Amino acid sequence: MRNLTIIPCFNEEKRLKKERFKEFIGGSEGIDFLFVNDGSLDNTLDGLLEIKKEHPNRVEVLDLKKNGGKGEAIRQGMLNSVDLGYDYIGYFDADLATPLDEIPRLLGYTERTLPPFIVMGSRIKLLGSTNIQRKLRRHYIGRVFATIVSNMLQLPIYDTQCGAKLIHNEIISTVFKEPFSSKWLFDVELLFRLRNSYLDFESRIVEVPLKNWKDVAGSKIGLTYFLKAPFDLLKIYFKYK
Ligand SMILES: Nc1nc2c(ncn2[C@@H]2O[C@H](COP(=O)(O)OP(=O)(O)O)[C@@H](O)[C@H]2O)c(=O)[nH]1
Ligand SMILES: [Mg+2]
Repeated sequence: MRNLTIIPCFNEEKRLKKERFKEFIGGSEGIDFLFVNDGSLDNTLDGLLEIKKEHPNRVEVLDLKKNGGKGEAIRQGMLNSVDLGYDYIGYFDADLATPLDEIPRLLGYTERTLPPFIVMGSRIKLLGSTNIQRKLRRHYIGRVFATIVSNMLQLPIYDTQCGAKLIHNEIISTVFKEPFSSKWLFDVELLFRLRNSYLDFESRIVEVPLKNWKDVAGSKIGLTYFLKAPFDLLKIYFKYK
């Protein structure tokens, strides 16, 4: 199996853990990386090129000159890589809120007779078996939001917004074809598109509780977005329902 992980990066000069990426790439096989620099105004690009220099065959850098937002950066990365023969193309956040060793763990869930279209990480606090450190405010807002989304999709999904997902190559051209209408809720749109395109979609989504996840300071979602999110969500609902 060959897999690619896309890391969207916007002004990540300070948060990017270059050494951790280099170490992980050196110690793993079959997982390549595509860093998408999304019109960063700082020196993110140099950091990304430094990682590429150490592992030139395993790392690509896509340098978008104009900032288009996380969903659009991932979409560009997906469309650029869909013909490269990867089995799964995933995305993880640059701040490594989800640690890199969750990639091979999530990949373990792809080995089924009917391979899943999406394997998604889920932030569930479970005593003694997971270590999820989320800010209380984000946790509450996130839980209310995720429950509403789950009801809208009529799917028993626990956590649509976690930034750790693997997507089967077969569905990429379909679900990433059109630009997303919302900057931060593209994960929700992705699930709606999947639902509207594949009859057996429900049996092809696997949600996996992450072992480790922690909030990393420096989030780029402004507080005010939480006020705007419900309107974005309604827009998505009426667009795809
Ligand atoms: N491409 C792109 N990525 C972004 C943008 N804003 C944030 N990101 C990336 O999205 C990921 C998560 O961002 P973060 O600010 O930590 O959001 P949070 O953890 O959901 O609060 C990181 O990889 C960021 O670099 C943006 O405008 N464009
Ligand atoms: Mg973050």
